[in-house]
Amino acid sequence: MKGIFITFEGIEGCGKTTQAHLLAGYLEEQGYKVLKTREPGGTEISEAVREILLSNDFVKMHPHTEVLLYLASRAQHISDKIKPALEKGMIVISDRFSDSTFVYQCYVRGIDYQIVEEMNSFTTEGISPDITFVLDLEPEEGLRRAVSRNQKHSRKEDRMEKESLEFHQKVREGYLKMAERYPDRIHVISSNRDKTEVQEEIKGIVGRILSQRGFPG
Ligand code: T5A
Repeated sequence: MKGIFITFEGIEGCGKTTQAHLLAGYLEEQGYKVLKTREPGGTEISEAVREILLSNDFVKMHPHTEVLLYLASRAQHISDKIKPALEKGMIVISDRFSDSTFVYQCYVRGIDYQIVEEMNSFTTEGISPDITFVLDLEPEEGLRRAVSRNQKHSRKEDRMEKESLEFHQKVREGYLKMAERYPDRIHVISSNRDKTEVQEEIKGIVGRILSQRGFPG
């Protein structure tokens, strides 16, 4: 693929959306062609699947149904948006991607990693991120930020946000383990500070990697 694929990961409310938006704006200012997108979602069909996944009407969803829906949303997202943009040489920035599935569905829900890895590689047609940022934060603070943001927009907590504190602590632990497993790709960034400081660190890493790769080539 000619493009560069950057993903943002972490617990609820850790600042992924904020940082993905800031990075996209910065790169566009530098003259890069950028696609900013999110998971679950990013296409009409994937956004419809997102509604089901996050709806409080479906608290009894079986973990197998859950993982298959996240993958279904991703399959459409890859074929309609991510793959075409990477083929055109764009920088794709996604707010969550496959690492969310490995952490939430495998590490936390307990679904077999190898089975999911195989299904995921079928889903993504082998596309994986070049750079991943895990925004690390105490779950108590992440949930506090998410709840206060929801209140500001008159939104209720969704099905995943309503999970226990223990669940969110395990999510954080899962991300730190993923980062140990893929140290070259995954950068753990402390989100427990001002968003501008977080942004500066991210811009520095992306700038360095783009120039190391001579991008655009
Ligand atoms: N999921 C997803 C799976 O289980 N498997 C999968 O395969 C995939 C793809 C998605 C849910 O689906 C799960 C994971 C999730 O549970 P979502 O609505 O997309 O749900 O939720 P999140 O991705 O968790 O996103 P949130 O919108 O809740 O949080 P963000 O994007 O991390 O945080 P953000 O940027 O919206 O910030 C939250 C608030 O904090 C402020 C912001 O202004 C905002 O008000 N903020 C800061 N405040 C202080 N200091 C900072 N540094 C701040 N940065 C941001």
